[in-house]
Amino acid sequence: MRDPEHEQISREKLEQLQLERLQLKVKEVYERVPYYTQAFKSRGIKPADIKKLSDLTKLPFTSKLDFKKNYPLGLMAVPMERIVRIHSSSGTTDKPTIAPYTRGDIETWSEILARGLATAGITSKDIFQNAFGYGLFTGGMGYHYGVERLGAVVIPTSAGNTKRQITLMQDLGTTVLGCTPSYALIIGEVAREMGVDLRKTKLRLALCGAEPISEQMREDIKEGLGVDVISDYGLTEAMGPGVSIECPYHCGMHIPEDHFLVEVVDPNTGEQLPNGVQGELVITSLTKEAYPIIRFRTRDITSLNSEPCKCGRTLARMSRVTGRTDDMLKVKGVNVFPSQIENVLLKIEGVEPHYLIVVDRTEAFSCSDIEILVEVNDSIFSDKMQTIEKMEEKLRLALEAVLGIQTRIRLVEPKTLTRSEGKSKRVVDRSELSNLK
Ligand code: DLL
Repeated sequence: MRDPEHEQISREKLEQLQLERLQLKVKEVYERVPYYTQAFKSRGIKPADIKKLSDLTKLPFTSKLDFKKNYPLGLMAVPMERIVRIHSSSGTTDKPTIAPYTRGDIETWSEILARGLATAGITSKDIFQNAFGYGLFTGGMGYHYGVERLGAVVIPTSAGNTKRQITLMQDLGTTVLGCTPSYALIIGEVAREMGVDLRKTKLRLALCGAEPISEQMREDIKEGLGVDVISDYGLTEAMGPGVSIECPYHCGMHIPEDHFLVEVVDPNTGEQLPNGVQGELVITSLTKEAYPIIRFRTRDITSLNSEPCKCGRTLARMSRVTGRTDDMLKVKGVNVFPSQIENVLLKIEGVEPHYLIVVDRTEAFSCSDIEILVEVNDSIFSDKMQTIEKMEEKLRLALEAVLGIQTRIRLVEPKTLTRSEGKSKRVVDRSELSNLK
């Protein structure tokens, strides 16, 4: 354990530390960030009102919309002279979230990630091929600094150029691969095409994050790469990767609660929910300098568990993110999460881990219909038309049993759907359907 003092802290001591840090942060943002001054004042809150940890609920939520309204750097709590780096979320359709860091933030982030890597069982003896994208995205540079801090070797391949990734893995003896789950699938697929058996290389672990990963997807990655898969979670607003990470027991992702105060709330009412109940994750940063966040609504759906873990760590764990409050679709009035669809599809023999949900939207979340394009393996396509029809019917029934609505299924041949080296897009509007080759 890299930092037992914090990783095995008692709940009582942790809550004391969190309260002290929260009081300081609240005072700081109140004094330095006009947005927070205003938001607190409009609720009649002063920093001195935060006397105990449960007073957190007196503070207003912050949302993505508040970041948008204060674009680019309106929520910054330090002068520009103190900033040494800026990252950004992808924001393809909307204004991105800009994330500035002080030197202190980079130090803290690197340490959080080094601690997280150690939690995952990675040591200074490892060779970490960093196939998270470098650049504005927080994944590449974030992990780069974390791996160096841990003292392991980092190979900064960034995402892309898959054949070279595989050759480097063989030649340099990569032991850990870091990338999105989508890219891990591609690497497995391309290795197979190249005739490379990754089981014969030194690769022993894949660290996958930045997008949802279902249990079945994890199995597919394990199968493709021949190694165990560790999940990690993070978001630009909170810092980037490192908000939580699994240990080798795979029973939730450990949260560095000395740096992040987390809550799970009912997405509709904003009420705090007890441990074990799924809701929206809300994060307050306790140590960030440049861009502190107060009760930031992540929109990610998860649950918390504060029981000590088998690995000996006492910090809370969050369950796999099963969806986002904003990726829920209302199809013919029924709530549908893309993750439910993935869970059904990938369990069926012959289905490849590549699918696309095409929606006919009537409003933002409401759709009159959905069609699901599903890649299946060669054997199904090389068979008779009847086999294809039977398979479509099988998928339709399996989905209907879980979703309670009828969907349209279209089987497509292997490698028809566009692959992603970063985060993959699983839901598209019919009008955007250029995704098919
Ligand atoms: O994806 C940071 C990151 C980089 C995390 C590398 C892990 C590894 P954003 O681009 O701001 O930041 O996207 C954040 O991605 O709110 C989730 O919806 C989703 N996400 C991130 N990690 C996971 C995960 C980075 N393990 C958004 N499971 C978050 C499910 C995830 N969703």
